[in-house]
Amino acid sequence: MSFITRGFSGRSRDRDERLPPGQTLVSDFPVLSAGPTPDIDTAEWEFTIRTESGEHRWNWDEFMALDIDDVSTDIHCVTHWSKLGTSWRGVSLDTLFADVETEQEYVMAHSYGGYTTNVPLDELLDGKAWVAFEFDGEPLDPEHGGPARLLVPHLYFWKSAKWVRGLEMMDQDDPGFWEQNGYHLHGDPWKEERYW
Ligand SMILES: Nc1nc2c(c(=O)[nH]1)N[C@H]1C(S)=C(S)[C@@H](COP(=O)(O)O)O[C@H]1N2
Ligand SMILES: [Mo]
Repeated sequence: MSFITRGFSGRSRDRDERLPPGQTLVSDFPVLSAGPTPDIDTAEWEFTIRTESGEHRWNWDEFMALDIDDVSTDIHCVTHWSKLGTSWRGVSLDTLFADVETEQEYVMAHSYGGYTTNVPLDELLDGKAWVAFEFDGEPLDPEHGGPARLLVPHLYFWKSAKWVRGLEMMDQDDPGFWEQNGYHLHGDPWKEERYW
């Protein structure tokens, strides 16, 4: 019987194959925010999807009545930390877009506090993204984006907008906050799409 586990050795060729290139495992959960943590009461919280033809809107109670997924996933920050097997609960973007008709192919996520980030719509559908409101069995901590954040774990974590308040459909892939400041428009950690 062997007790040697992958990732235990410091030698880089033994590194965990779930770790994208240039990433290091952390066991804590770093907080990275470009501004102050907004204080959002769920009684006032709203989530909207805006398209060329109109707006879809949910309040907190309506949101909680939607199908809720348990999600276990790895997350990767462009500042080189990764966490493996994190657990979340949230509403799939497939559920949110079920009744949304749009010809527009790009999304700008907007947060309370003003943060924005751009993602192509097809990177958010087919089980790839959620609006998450629980982490590790607890309501999502405000500093990590509570009451609810976008969770797009297959892209670098700056795409997972904390305190998300809505998605705006766009005709083209306009850059969001970090993307205007030199981060990659797309942000695939396996291709190391960090900056451009
Ligand atoms: N609204 C908002 N969302 C944000 C950010 C931010 O500054 N504001 N930072 C992004 C970045 S760069 C990262 S790495 C993750 C960090 O999330 P965490 O603080 O929960 O680790 O949130 C992303 N979402
Ligand atoms: Mo980040």
